Amino acid sequence: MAGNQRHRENSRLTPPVHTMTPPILGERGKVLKLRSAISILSAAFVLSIAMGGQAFAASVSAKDFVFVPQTVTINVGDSITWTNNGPSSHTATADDSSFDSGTMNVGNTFSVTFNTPGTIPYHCNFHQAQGMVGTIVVNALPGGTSSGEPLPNTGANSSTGPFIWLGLSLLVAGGGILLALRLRRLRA
Ligand SMILES: [Cu+2]
Repeated sequence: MAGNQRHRENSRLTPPVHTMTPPILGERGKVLKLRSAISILSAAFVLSIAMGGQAFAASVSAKDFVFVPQTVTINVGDSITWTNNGPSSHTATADDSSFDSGTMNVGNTFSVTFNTPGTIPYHCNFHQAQGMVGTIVVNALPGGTSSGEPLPNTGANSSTGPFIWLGLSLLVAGGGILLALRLRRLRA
């Protein structure tokens, strides 16, 4: 009868239990392996976020009679170092008085670390009338928290930024390769 035939085919389709490890445990093992792969990638990601939040020092040159660059955008926890490249004396003075370098003679530097998000216009006390003004834009970090300890002012400038990002890219790429290798092993 046709009904009997269909019944036999159905029973043939039931999953065979001939493996040493029960199928359910095997699936769980795969899930665990996948989880550890994901956790490695997550760790790399979190680390990259942490490193991405690392403070760096931007540089502004005070010249006659302009700040270069005129607008500097940084993250909370970053610092800016002004250097008077002269020939005149200059100041870097916040319009809201939140910082003031005082008189910087040629070759002098002045550093400020910014721990509060916001836009801070500033000027040179001696040459504001000549248009010697600048703006600092301090962005909040993605997590909304301060990056903590600012870097000591070592005279480093923003040229260290690309190297940090290069390192981060390698880290994330490495995590991706690890994940790909593990996934391939899982499929095998
Ligand atoms: Cu000036």
